[in-house]
Amino acid sequence: MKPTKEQFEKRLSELKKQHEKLLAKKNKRRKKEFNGIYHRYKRPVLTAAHAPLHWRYDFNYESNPYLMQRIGVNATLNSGAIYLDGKYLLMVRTEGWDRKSYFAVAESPNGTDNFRFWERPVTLPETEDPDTNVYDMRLTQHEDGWIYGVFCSERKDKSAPQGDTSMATASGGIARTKDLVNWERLPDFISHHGQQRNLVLHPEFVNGKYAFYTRPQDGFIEVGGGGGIGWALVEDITKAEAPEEMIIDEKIYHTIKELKNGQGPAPIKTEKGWLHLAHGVRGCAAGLRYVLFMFMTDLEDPSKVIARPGGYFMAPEGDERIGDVSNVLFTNGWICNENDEVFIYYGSSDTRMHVATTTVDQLIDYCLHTPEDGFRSAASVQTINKLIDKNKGMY
Ligand code: M1P
Repeated sequence: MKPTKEQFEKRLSELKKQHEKLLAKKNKRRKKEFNGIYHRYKRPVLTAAHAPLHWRYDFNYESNPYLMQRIGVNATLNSGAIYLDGKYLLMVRTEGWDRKSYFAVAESPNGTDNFRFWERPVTLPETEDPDTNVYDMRLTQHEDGWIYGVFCSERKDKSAPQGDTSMATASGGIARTKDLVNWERLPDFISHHGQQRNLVLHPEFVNGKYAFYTRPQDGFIEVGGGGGIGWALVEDITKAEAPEEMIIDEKIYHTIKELKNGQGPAPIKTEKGWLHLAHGVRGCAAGLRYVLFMFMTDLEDPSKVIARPGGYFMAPEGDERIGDVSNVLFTNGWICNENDEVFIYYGSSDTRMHVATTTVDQLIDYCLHTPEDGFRSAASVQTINKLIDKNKGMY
């Protein structure tokens, strides 16, 4: 039987109460798991359930007497991040039940909980060749005064044979804003090395040019001969074109980045160099495994790697391991606040968003003092033996 107006109102009020309870939940550090490098937190900072009710439900009894969810959110994942006016803002990749992703800003007063979406998702202008799907926006506050959003624009591959409904192309989309509400769309990044999914803008000019971290790839999924994280200088960002992409961090056999790697958010500037967070992918019987790793580049020349801590910085753990695309950690957003505290935002298994906190000092120490990958089992044993010798008499 159709619910009465009274029953409808009661259910709606309960729905709003439960939603508010979820949004207001405090998040605490997982103290017991501290590894000296960062703290994970007990709860995800954002899940699909955090999406505003007014995006999903028609609140009108006449048109929605059963209070059905009319529009669904499937996941809140890989988010860009920016610190503006003391607020921690995430540019959330929000994915609907229809598989389309769009961007939406969620704001927190402290960076670890109470994230609330702004009233509407971002209305991103399209180019003449409309995107089928947009995702993984990196936010960069550039010294030219604009905030840039650089993201993946996916379209059906026009060269796909008839009947092939999965062939796609990935390009680097670029848009800019001053307030995260009104956006100017610029032409897509032109790469002369095939497809481009993992584009990130460096926050400063380098030799008077815009500098991008790129990832040249042969196909939509496979990077093929693409080789790693690239570096490209661009004269004019309103017509961004990179004839050259120099590989600065390569994919390497039998490492956590054997299949591919990609720059995460824009790097953080420190007195010792630029801190970089990235993701590395390897294949195994269970499919692809995505983990996070770090490296550091030279202050004057951000294309020159000065520290390569070996192995992963963070890998999927516990509940993080399970989701729409399991065994994935991915990051495209972090924030360094005025106290040099660092908030690392990462998506787990293409489903939800988490935070881990640390400091600039800890990350520099991690990068400069974690042993490099020796690329052989024997080298790993040598590295452990060195530490054992150093610890003699202390264990
Ligand atoms: O599904 C895992 C990830 O796959 C892509 O990353 P990459 O291009 O490095 O393989 C992206 O679609 C990313 O959003 C996703 O998390």
